[in-house]
Amino acid sequence: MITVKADPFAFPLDPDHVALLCIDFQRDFMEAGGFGESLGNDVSTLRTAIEPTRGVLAEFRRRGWPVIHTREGHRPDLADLFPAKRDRGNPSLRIGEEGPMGRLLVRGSAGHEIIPELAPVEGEVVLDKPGKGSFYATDLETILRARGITQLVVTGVTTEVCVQSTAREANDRGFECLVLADCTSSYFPEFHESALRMFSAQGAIVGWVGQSGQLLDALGATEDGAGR
Ligand code: TIU
Repeated sequence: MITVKADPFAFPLDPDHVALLCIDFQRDFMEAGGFGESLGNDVSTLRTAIEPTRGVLAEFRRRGWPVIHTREGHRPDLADLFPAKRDRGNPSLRIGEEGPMGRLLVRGSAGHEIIPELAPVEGEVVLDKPGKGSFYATDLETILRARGITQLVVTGVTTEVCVQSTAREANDRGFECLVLADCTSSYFPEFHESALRMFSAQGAIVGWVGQSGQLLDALGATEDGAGR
């Protein structure tokens, strides 16, 4: 067990049963011309999460620990897109419409891809999901249980939308989540802060909240640096 400083108390990281979850680091949310911008957001606010996540990703890869990437998006025929999601609000472009990076939030489009800075490598799971939560209408739980994973180090965007939904879904399924604050980001700084506080309040009611530096410090301090 590796002790990682976190809120509201130390996270007991189990090297044999932990995975890194990188949620929706897609061009559609992080780059101009994508879905996030079509909703009226300044997408540059999300970029703070990239470098810290790169550091954690590199350490998981170095140790050979499992990494799972998720992508929010829909089938090209939009058969899995609820009208309630498609028709919500008044975006400049709707899901499935043609934008500068192809069809918004559609699998196979350039905008649906994970940003190059955090792109998956061979052997890492890439999980497509139609909703906000990563467990809804996916085989994520099966994948985690098949590998004996019980803990998730959580990174991704946006904090109060897909990260929050996923952390809550994971918590209800008995997975322990360490959400890395600097590896998540939101279009709304106040929502980012509030969501993180909600996770760790009431004795980690949803999960633990830490910083990438605290995790990397803890991993650097261990003797077993060569992976498992
Ligand atoms: N709009 C927003 O903040 N997020 C999403 O629509 N999806 C994710 O968070 N991935």
